[in-house]
Amino acid sequence: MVIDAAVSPVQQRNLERAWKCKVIDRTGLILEIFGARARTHEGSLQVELAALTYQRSRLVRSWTHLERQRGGFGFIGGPGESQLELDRRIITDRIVLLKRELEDVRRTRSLHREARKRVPYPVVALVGYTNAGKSTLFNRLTRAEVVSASRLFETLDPTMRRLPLRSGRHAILSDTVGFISDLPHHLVAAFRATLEEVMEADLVVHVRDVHHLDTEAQRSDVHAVLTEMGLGEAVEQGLIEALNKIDLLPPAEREALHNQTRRNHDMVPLSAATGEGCDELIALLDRRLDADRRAVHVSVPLSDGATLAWVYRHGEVVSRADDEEDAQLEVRISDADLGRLKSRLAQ
Ligand SMILES: Nc1nc2c(ncn2[C@@H]2O[C@H](COP(=O)(O)OP(=O)(O)OP(=O)(O)O)[C@@H](O)[C@H]2O)c(=O)[nH]1
Ligand SMILES: [Mg+2]
Repeated sequence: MVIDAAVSPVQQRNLERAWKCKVIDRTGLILEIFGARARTHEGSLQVELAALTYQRSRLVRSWTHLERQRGGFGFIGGPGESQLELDRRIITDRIVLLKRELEDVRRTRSLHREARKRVPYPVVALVGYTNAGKSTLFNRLTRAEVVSASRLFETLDPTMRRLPLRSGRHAILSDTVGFISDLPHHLVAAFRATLEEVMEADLVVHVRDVHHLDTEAQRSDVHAVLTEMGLGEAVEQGLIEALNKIDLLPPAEREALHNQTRRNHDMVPLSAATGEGCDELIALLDRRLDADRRAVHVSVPLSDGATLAWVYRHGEVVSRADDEEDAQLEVRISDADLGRLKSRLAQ
């Protein structure tokens, strides 16, 4: 049984007794999901830290509760009490250890990043609200690949698989944990850690349930979270949107959606369930990934650190020679990004 609110330990115990089943509250459930999904070492550490902090806060709460009950009797100790104290000390020690370990992981993270850059394939991350159909789409797009056993990624990580593109090239498709509204504040760090690969992705695909009544509100929620995570620029430039579950729309609405997206090349109406529209999405990924990258020469004022960083993020810098004022760069970059760069430099 899952309760969609915070439940105190005493309430939890009473409910478990009354209903004769395991009861967890919202935070507990979210932590279980994150725990199952955390992929990186840092992700697991963050989730464990959040879980322990949560447990400790509950211990403190039941402790004050007992104290209040006993108030005035003036005896200290008792089996329940010392057990609580012991639990608390064990948890606190573990938290200290975890924090230290997290520091180490952060220090070595840049090394990992470098290693990942050597992966020969670009990474495409599927993000979106919970229940939008990310995993269904993930399975649909990579199904052939599982049959032909892309062993390497399959065994390492069930939520990353090789995705064959039209042109014979490949990408890595990454399924991620779904967004939820009202994420408790103390869980944000853990949530971000489980989404770390999104930060590293070459392309982010926003999977949306267009059949859902709240689809527009969900869209802005996802944008807000991504922006908070530092992906505001990708959001502003327009994420690729997979408008999923069109099989559930009545024909007239479906037609309207198709008309509406005909001119917007970053939106693809599709159904992960029936497969309709999935080829169009793959074609779009192919186009966006680097089919249109070409080498160009650009010069960026050295004083414009933000634009320089932008160039490194969006293009592949082949060579660089700085003069007095400017960085002279040889960059492989897509036409779309080159356009954006030019308008940045013109400002
Ligand atoms: N009719 C229909 N149902 C779909 C479609 N895609 C997904 N579903 C259903 O929607 C539900 C959620 O799909 P999932 O793929 O698990 O969603 P998710 O985004 O991975 O959800 P989380 O992992 O919780 O974030 C499942 O019952 C799917 O069968 C679709 O195109 N059409
Ligand atoms: Mg899923």
